[in-house]
Amino acid sequence: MMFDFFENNPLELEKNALILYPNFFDKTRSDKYFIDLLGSVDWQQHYLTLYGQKIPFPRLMCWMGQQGASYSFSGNTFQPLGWDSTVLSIKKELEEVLNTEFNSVLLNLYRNGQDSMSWHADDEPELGAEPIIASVSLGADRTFAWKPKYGGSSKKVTLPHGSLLVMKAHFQSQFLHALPKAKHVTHHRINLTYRFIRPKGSTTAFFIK
Ligand SMILES: O=C(O)CCC(=O)C(=O)O
Ligand SMILES: [Mn+2]
Repeated sequence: MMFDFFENNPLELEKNALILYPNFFDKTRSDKYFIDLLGSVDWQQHYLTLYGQKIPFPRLMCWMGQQGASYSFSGNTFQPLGWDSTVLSIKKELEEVLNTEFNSVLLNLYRNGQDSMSWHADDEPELGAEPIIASVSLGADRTFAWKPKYGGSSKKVTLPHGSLLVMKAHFQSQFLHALPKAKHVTHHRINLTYRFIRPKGSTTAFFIK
């Protein structure tokens, strides 16, 4: 196990709920993961249907994970793709360090600063009451913002290449988060959010922001 707690200096951004490990993966490994995933993942454009209009999500995505669970959102239903070897090895490492288990991951590709994710919480019932979500960032630095759901000002932090952001406990029930557009960013960023989806019959409803 290459992870060293003291080298990594986790930052507690919200007490017991939002923890950032700025250098979780060293530069060599982060570069390799970024290049591997950019080439090997089946990056897809999905659409949101709103009042009969098809609106492209402002980023490319890929669902990956345990076979069998189908995901439905915005009029789409599909099976998650099987594990890519890089995605799987990152999963194993995260599970070991965080002492938990993940069975799916949402991969997002933000092609430049015009791609983004709007305010939301990952609070779908399939994730359970206080889900632990491990979010790995590779590529361009981007700002992550969060704010209390029921009033209060927003905060932000930069998510660097090779960082790990852990969202847990009351983070999804009490806060919203977003990845705002960033005018001057011209490079790609890949984000992986590892999750544990509770099996619920043969289909799993999922809502995308
Ligand atoms: O790209 C990010 O850092 C945020 C991703 C996110 O919030 C999500 O996939 O639910
Ligand atoms: Mn999220």
